[in-house]
Amino acid sequence: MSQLDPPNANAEVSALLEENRIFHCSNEFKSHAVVKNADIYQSARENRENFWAECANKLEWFQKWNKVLEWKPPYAKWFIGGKLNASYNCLDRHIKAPLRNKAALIWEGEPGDQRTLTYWDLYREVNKLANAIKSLGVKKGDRVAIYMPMIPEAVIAMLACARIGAIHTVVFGGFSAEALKDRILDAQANLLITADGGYRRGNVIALKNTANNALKDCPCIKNVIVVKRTNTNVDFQPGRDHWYHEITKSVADYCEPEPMDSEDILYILYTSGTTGKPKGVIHTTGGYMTAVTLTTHWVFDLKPEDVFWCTADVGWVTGHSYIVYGPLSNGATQVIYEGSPDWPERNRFWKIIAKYGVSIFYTAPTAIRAFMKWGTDWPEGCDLSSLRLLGSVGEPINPEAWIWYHKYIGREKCPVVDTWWQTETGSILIAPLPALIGQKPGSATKPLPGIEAKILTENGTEIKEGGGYLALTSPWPSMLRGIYGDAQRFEETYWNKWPNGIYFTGDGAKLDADGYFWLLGRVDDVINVAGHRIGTMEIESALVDHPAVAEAAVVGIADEIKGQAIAAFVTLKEGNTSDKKMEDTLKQHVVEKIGSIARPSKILFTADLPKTRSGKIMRRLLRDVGEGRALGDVTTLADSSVVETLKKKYEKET
Ligand code: 7RM
Repeated sequence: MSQLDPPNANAEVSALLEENRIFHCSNEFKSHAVVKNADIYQSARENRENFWAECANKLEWFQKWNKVLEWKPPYAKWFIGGKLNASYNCLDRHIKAPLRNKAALIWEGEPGDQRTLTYWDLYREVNKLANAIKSLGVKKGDRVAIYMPMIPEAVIAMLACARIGAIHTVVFGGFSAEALKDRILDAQANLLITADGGYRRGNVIALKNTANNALKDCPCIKNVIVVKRTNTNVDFQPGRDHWYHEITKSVADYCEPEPMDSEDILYILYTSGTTGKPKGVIHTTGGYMTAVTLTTHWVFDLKPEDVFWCTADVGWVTGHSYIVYGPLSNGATQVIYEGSPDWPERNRFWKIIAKYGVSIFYTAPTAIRAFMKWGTDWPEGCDLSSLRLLGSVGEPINPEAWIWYHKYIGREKCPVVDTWWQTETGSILIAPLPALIGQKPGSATKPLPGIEAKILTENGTEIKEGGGYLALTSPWPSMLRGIYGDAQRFEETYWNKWPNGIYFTGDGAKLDADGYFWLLGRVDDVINVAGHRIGTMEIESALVDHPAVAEAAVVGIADEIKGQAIAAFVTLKEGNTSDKKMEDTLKQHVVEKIGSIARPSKILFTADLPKTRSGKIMRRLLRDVGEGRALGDVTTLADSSVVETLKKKYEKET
């Protein structure tokens, strides 16, 4: 957790923190809450399978399962024999009910354009796109890559795939051509759905042109569907490329939803790990839908009249679970916004909340810290009285940011749910049920009913109070089912640290005397920059890919707003000059290889990197240098002068 002084933490915020208060929801909130009875924790613990089976029953199944769970660690199957369709549960179920004409998506583009799609509208669009995709020969089990701005068609594309049983793999629109190519090739996708562009901070992000570059090396892609969003000129390859509005024009309005086995793959989503290559996390249908539907309902206390806004991008798991599958299967009304929070001014989010009467708002600590820095005038100038619950996700939230969020956005009336989970877990696992668990600022509180989490030492001993590794000690329905094409990596990354099917999260955490979990950040070579996961190895690979670079080491260093920032230590090959120009060139190179989220904020050139005698780079020391701290233990270094030189040099340059 960042130990830095919080930006703009005023005296009132500090005073509240001093109190060590536990924040309880109001009686009013409690009396209307979705979950009011704390017995649920106990009954779920006593019969976990039964608990999850009851949750699964809330979905509509074409055929009921005959066994809840088969657990052959690390391989789990949930709701065996059951058949269902995710798109059916998000749409067809509702259009047969009074929800038919309820707003599903209230979308606002960055330039200020708006569209509202009712459940019926969304159903129509999804059916048509599903038929269009089918007409291109895409079949159940095929992979479809989606590379989109935050427009309704991104959601439509995901649901259309789910409808026909095609496996979507959404690639965040901020990723580079190279990153897109790697993911398309790993998944062997045969269709790409994209747009000409999207808007961000007043600029057009030229998605189709980036995709064209990626596709030069992707022979597996046979067709491309392109949404016209920005009306910019794009290169079209006849035969391969199709406009969305044309290909969906002449197809039938209805597409039979494919009955999917509970364990059929719903999607693959790439996430960073400790190697240079991202992992394709696999999620299947029945268990995933069960858990995202339940957690959306319970954690956010979602009611039919709510207006829910999750500010994530669909390119991340938060968008998958808490924009698409969770809220839509619950029949929620949601706001989706395309652009940046500071465009055209720093009150854009607050204006959107006021305009649409948003009642549940779910965002990331990095955004909250930016809002703190921008000052309270922006939110105070807008009517935020529609808000009744706030959520946080993506990284540990520092207590100062929590208090600020509670006070200035929630006006001290809204419970704040800090939700811990991962791409791999599929759904929220540690978070308060807002009417039942008092909140301590900075703690994600307790595992949800049906979830078993523990703090373990390196050798697997349980810690009842204190710090260690966060582990999940029994299977849950939305757990990842594997890494696409790499069973060995799946086993090694998550399941081999301890025996007996205990999942290693990669996070450090501590447990306090009240049984509250405090997440402390990653303990592996993954860094979290502004809520985005990036592997240090990925950035190192991108750097050494440049002809001037001999060696590179990347570490995350504490950053006031982003939580962590990227610092790269680079050794150049002989004959290259370590100047500002080289620094910019290398930063740009990383952006081209991965995307702007991976741009190092600092590059430090060094003749040598500090290594142990066995040749391992001592990242801990690099972090000390990067954060300007006194040097830690250097006794295992092969040459301790290396790090001293580095430190002197760095102090001079920054
Ligand atoms: C949902 C998401 C997962 C990693 C995870 C943690 C960190 C996420 C919290 C958190 C503390 C939280 N998926 N993380 N939420 N840390 N408190 N509430 O972010 O796969 O992209 O990242 O993010 O380190 O392992 S993710």
